[in-house]
Amino acid sequence: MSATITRSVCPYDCPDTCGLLVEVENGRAVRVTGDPEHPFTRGTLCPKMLHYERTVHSPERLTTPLIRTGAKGAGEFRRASWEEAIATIAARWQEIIAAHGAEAILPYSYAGTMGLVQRNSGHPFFHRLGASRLERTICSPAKEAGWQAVMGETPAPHPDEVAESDLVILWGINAAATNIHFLHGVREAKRRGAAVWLIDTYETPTAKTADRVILPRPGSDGALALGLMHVISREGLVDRAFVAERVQGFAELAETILPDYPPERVEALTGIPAATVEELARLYAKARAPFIRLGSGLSRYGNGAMTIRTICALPALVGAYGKRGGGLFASTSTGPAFALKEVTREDFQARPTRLVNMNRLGHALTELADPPVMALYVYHSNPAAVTPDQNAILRGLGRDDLFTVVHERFMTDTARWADVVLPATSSLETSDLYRAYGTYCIQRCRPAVPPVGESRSNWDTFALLAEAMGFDEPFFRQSADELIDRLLAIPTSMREGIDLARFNEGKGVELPLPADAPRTFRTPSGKVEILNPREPEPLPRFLPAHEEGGTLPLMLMTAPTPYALNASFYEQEELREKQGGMCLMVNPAEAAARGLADGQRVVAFNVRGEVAFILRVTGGVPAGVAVAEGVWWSAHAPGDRTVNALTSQRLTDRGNGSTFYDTRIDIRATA
Ligand SMILES: Nc1nc2c(c(=O)[nH]1)N[C@H]1C(S)=C(S)[C@@H](COP(=O)(O)OP(=O)(O)OC[C@H]3O[C@@H](n4cnc5c(=O)[nH]c(N)nc54)[C@H](O)[C@@H]3O)O[C@H]1N2
Ligand SMILES: Nc1nc2c(c(=O)[nH]1)N[C@H]1C(S)=C(S)[C@@H](COP(=O)(O)OP(=O)(O)OC[C@H]3O[C@@H](n4cnc5c(=O)[nH]c(N)nc54)[C@H](O)[C@@H]3O)O[C@H]1N2
Ligand code: SF4
Ligand SMILES: [Mo]
Repeated sequence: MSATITRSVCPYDCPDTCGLLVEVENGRAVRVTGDPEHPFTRGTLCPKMLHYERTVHSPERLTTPLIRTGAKGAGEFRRASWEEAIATIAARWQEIIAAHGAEAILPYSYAGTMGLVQRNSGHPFFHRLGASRLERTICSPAKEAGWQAVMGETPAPHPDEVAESDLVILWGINAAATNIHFLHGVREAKRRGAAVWLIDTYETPTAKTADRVILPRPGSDGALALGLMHVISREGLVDRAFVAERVQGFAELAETILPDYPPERVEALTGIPAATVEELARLYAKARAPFIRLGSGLSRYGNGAMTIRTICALPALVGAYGKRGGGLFASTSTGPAFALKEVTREDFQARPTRLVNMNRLGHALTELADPPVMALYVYHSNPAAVTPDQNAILRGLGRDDLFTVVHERFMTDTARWADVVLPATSSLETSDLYRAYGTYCIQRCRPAVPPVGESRSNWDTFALLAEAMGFDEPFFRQSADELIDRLLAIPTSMREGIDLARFNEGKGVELPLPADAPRTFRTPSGKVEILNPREPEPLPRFLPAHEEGGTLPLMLMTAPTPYALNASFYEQEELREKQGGMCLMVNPAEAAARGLADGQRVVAFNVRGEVAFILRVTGGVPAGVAVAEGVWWSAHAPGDRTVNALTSQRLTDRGNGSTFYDTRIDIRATA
């Protein structure tokens, strides 16, 4: 039988949101390639998605519901029908609601799929149920808070504008792993003569794209930005006209804050030589249109929001925010393209219920009272792997009186602890609507292949649960496609003027951003707000990070790998092999000081836990830093714990975000 080709969208939590071409034979995806007609994908995929068919048709896919037969966490289950599984869940929930109230039920989800309908399909159900609400702040709310403090609702420039820049700074972003299609524009800028600087904590794979790499001490970038502004101000390199007309609070910053950050002090705080601070400051100020692509890593610290805010002030001094090809790209805000409230249905709540921070799941499961969490429903997330303080979470999941349901594609670290496991479809088996956070593209997709085994989508599963719980709203009886049609029938100003014909063919299309939009500042004052009177601290300044772990000698970078996405893709053996196992990278001096050698098994430890790694000794990581790329499944780890057994539940300064990178550890040889 000949193959047919269906368009689809990469569902993962990646800024690129690629368009896919899926070749299907006999109901199976046999090949997945990048859509050459997609404006950002341009026909190429990242290494993770080159063989998406191996994920979709993996022999490890869950194909039926499962009910626990062994001890909690033992991974012993029997097969069950959907009828039995749903009836079991509904009966246990009714008991729990009668005894403790519906707030004793906690949903837990994040970004296994980014499709608007499948991702959010639990919201109406749990709102109607009156369950506790989850504060979904694991990723980068501090980054948003920092950007908003300075730039308000100003949209990001089109990512391809970077090609028109003459100085590109990749700041805290490992774009070669996490945003590869953005590098297309960076390479184009380079071809036209631009210089590219990378500011990270170790030499990531992105270092190859950069002309210069500088590695500040983790958590110290705020001081670096203040040092750059000090030099620009001191040397009279400020764009006076731009600042006078379009910036609020530069004079206050220059008078009260900048004098404290001469390059010598910045060197002491960041480890970056004073001469390099001066060199970059001059280069930045003299560039025609300097462009900063800001990652999220540096926001996952106790001082994360303030760090981002400080960096966001920098382009204002030289007028870069007013120039095409210049400014700062943090992420695109494409949310208003669709009436998302028609999916999330906050109006189904009788009253706003308690909010539980997802980063503090360990605390929620082990310490929360009034009512305690008695039931956990996990869907498209893997908290036993991705959420900080793994040991606290595992203690919680091990509670005999906790009823845990996990809706998953694979037997993940979390699913292993479930009482009931429900098999989930992959994105190729469902309909959805996508928007991006690294581009202005939107796209609709329909199933390319039938559901694998008895797997069901998030949307269809909540429909079953709604029926079992006796919810009679017609909302729960519509199909995902009906809901998508409804969303598309509601016009929004952001979608005005899209190429509807292409969109209706299932192709990725761009929201038409007015060319001057990023240069019209949507803040209360209409200016770039270096001084923001609505913030507890009206001016940016340097705040120290938490550095959880006290005096331990190494800052732990919980960084992304090019061969996985958070804890996704570990079902593909070839991708695990490309990572070379679950490694911890350190500088030769750190290894030598401890008598450790490359390739050896070591234990990383702090007050929260101990994790076995394979040691990689490399000059690409500076002294004082250790790097653990990837969020491994314990099944493929050297020991029984993975990286987040070392990270902390403490939150960021603003936005209640995670502080993954803000942890100290030490390492020793395994006994
Ligand atoms: N291949 C791959 N792609 C991914 C992901 C993945 O895991 N793998 N994850 C996806 C998700 S959910 C997200 S949110 C994005 C994240 O995409 P990125 O923003 O690129 O990734 P982050 O983990 O946020 O961190 C980026 C870089 O910040 C660096 N960093 C950490 N602390 C500091 C610091 O104090 N200063 C500086 N200058 N740099 C610092 C880290 O070393 C890392 O290289 O990527 C998405 N895409
Ligand atoms: N150490 C460390 N920890 C991290 C990070 C890090 O860089 N380092 N990154 C952090 C960040 S930025 C984020 S955003 C979080 C991400 O946290 P998560 O969103 O939990 O990330 P994933 O590992 O992608 O897990 C998603 C799960 O969803 C499942 N899934 C996929 N599609 C579907 C579906 O349609 N339905 C259902 N029911 N399941 C589905 C997948 O099989 C997968 O196991 O992790 C955070 N944790
Ligand atoms: S993970 Fe990112 S780069 Fe890779 S295919 Fe998906 S959207 Fe594109
Ligand atoms: Mo994320």
